[in-house]
Amino acid sequence: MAKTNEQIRNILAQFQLSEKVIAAEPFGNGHINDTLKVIDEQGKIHYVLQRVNHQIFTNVDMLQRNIEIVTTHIRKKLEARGEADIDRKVLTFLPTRDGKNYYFDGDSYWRVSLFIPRSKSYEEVTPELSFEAGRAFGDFQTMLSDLPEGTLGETIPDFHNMEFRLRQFQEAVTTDPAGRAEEVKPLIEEIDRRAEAMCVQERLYRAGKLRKRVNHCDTKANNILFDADSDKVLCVIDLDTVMPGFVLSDIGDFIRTGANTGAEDDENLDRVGVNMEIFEAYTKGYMEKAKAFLTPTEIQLLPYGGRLLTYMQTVRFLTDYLNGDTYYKIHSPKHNLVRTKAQFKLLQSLEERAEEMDRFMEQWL
Ligand code: ADP
Ligand code: GN1
Ligand code: MG
Repeated sequence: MAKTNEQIRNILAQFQLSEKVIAAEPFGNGHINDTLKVIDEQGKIHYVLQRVNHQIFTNVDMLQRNIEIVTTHIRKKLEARGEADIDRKVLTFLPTRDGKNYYFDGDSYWRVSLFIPRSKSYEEVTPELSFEAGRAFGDFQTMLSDLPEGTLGETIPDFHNMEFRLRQFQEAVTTDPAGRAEEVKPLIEEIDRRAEAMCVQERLYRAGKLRKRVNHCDTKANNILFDADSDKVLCVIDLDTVMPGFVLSDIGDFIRTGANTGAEDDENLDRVGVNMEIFEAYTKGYMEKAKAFLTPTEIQLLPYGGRLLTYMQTVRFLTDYLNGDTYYKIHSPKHNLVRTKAQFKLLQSLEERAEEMDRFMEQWL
């Protein structure tokens, strides 16, 4: 439901803001929450206002508690390292007038963070930016690796559990609520054919050979803020899905987004493929920070992570298409199908380069 400027001003008035702001405009292109930049009379941005999608994040209290724990923990680490400019290196969320970390207006949940000035995010990245991004996500995981187990809740239970995602998919195929299963039969077969091979992490975990760690779980290229002048990473953003899970999530989603030569929803499948230079640059940056805590099993699995997260996204988009588009925001009637096809094409390209990627990992084994 769109809000008028007056309604937005009423929402903002609930927060402890120090700047006089007058309006909010759409920001970024997330698929789940609504993100707005909050401006003053001169058009200068001061804050970021977000409406949390509480159909998807059903426990907003837990979500906001997680984010507070994560940002406080990272801030302490940066202080201990003697870093300068810390307010641009970690997100700062503002309290409401009654001291809470979100506001519920009887209909939606809202939160406000400080806009990080002179920053930018990229939809498309170069190898140089990817190397920086790899270091940033590796460092992010490192900084959070000493949070005691059980500190963070699972904001979406089984979020990156492939077996769970396949069960949701099978249910959508069987119940076929939107009557679309016949149309996508060949894609369903392609997914089924790979199902067992894509649940390696869950099996290793049950066998006691893989542990859970705190991951970001949404390492899309556009979830990093770079300094607008130097192109050095400032900070990792979009913290809703930071939670315990399997380590491949944080390499996988960057390969899926950053190393794709096309768009996530490209209609022209000839454009979709894998950029090996970006895979290598991200992996190098990531390994520079993460090799200290990764086990040989995890290191060996990293290229599989790119395939896994691309497969998972194919399954999730197709599940949503079969369910009649109830989860992701769509911008055209067949958007989820277009996304599915583009992700599946990327998966095929990643499969073709799998051996080459495995060989690249040998330098760390
Ligand atoms: P979502 O992807 O869920 O909509 P994000 O938190 O990723 O939400 O924000 C969307 C975009 O807004 C980001 O890609 C980034 O460009 C910009 N952005 C978000 N938070 C900030 C911030 N605190 N400072 C500057 N830019 C931001
Ligand atoms: C969603 O909101 P956004 O665009 O950052 C989704 C991710 C998917 C991504 C696909 C909570 O992220 O898991 O990978 O879309 N977030 C949630 O682009 O489901
Ligand atoms: Mg985002």
